[in-house]
Amino acid sequence: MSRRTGSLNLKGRFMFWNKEIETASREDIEQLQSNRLKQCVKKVYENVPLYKTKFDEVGLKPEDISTVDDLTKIPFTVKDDLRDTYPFGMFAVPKKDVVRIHASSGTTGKPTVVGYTTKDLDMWSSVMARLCVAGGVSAHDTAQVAFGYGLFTGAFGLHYALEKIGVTVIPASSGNTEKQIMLMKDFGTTVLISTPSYALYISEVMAQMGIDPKRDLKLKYGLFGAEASTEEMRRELEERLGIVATENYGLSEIIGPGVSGECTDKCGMHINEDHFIVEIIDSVTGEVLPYGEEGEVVITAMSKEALPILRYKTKDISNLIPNKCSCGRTSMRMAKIKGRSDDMLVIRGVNVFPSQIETVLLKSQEVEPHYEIIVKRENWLDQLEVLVEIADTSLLENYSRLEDLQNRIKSEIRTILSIDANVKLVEPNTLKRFQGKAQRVTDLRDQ
Ligand code: DLL
Repeated sequence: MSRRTGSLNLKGRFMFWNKEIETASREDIEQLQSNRLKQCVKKVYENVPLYKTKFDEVGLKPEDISTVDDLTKIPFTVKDDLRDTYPFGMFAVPKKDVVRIHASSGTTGKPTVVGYTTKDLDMWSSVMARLCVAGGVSAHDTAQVAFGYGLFTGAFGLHYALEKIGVTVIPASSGNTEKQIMLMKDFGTTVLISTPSYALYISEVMAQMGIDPKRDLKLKYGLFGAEASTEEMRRELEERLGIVATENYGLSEIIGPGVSGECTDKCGMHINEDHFIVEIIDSVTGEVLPYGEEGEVVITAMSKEALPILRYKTKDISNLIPNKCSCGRTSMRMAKIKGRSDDMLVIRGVNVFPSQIETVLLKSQEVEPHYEIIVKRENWLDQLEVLVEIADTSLLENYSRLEDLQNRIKSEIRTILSIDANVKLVEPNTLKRFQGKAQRVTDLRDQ
């Protein structure tokens, strides 16, 4: 099923990597999902003690699962299940069959470890190749992978998919930004692969080096992912770098990048549904929500050999888009991730996603897309502080314009969030920059 059956468009570019699957009917996809789910359930019940226990606890037998409609009978899997069985307790194959290990990017405690067999790696590069092609990439391209190579799945996930397509791959890794830009110029990079926040930083260093990407570089596409970003950030990156920017979503527990990604029509991320079933649930009741309703993303990876996962609660917030896309793909899509439920700040009883603040800030031409959100508690009251860099230093000499801008941002935040923020305009180049996943929120309330 991962064989390439793509068709070419008039410019000799692939429109699809695996047309048969990418344009399959809902009935065919659901039939395939049902068959794979049935096999997966049997396999994990027999090979993964944690799943046997979970099934036995609710009196569920593998025979009770025969179609995708039975999915809701299956208990959820959570990150702690992987932590509790650290490092290899959830592997469904003997360790000798595992040919690659990756681990989550968690900053505290033990990482969550994931494994792949040779067949898993082949599936991974195939599903990721579909998304690269959907994002405009072809064998004519030169792609610079500026995700960090290592335990993080981002770089390797993209790397092998790009090679499969026949792209010239530059495994630059993250960091060393001036050299990245030199390589882009000298090697004629056409595709940049990184987090959106690192792409933003790269564009800033380009400006400092006197490089105009539209004039001096050959960049055409940006494949971004691994962190939440807004439509406003996409527009900013497209404008600064002169590219079409698409977004990719995934997580190491499921496979890494490759779960879903946008086509160049940029209207939701196409899910690789033949390998991953995505549900949206109410995270409190656990109930599955109807298409279009926002909730927690739950994913079943039913065709992996080393680490099949049933109904994994991701904590990411999104909604499903079921109608056919103008690109011709029939797959279900996921809306941009609004944020993670554990990144959601509750400030004076109001739910605040950092992405809502980003949207307000990036609408203003007078500030740069570099910001920091600090939440404190003063006199038993939550205080929201937003630091943002101004675009033009001459503002610093004009107190009334500065105050006017500060008040405008404050009032827009109040309109959207119904809370008052203390907005601080700071000089350009004073806030932190990121080479991987951005860390823009500091919550000091527990200190
Ligand atoms: O970030 C995998 C990945 C790499 C995806 C490169 C896309 C591109 P982890 O390090 O395990 O894996 O982190 C997974 O990152 O649960 C989300 O919270 C977040 N995330 C990943 N992609 C997106 C995205 C990789 N496009 C966690 N938008 C996930 C928003 C994202 N959040």
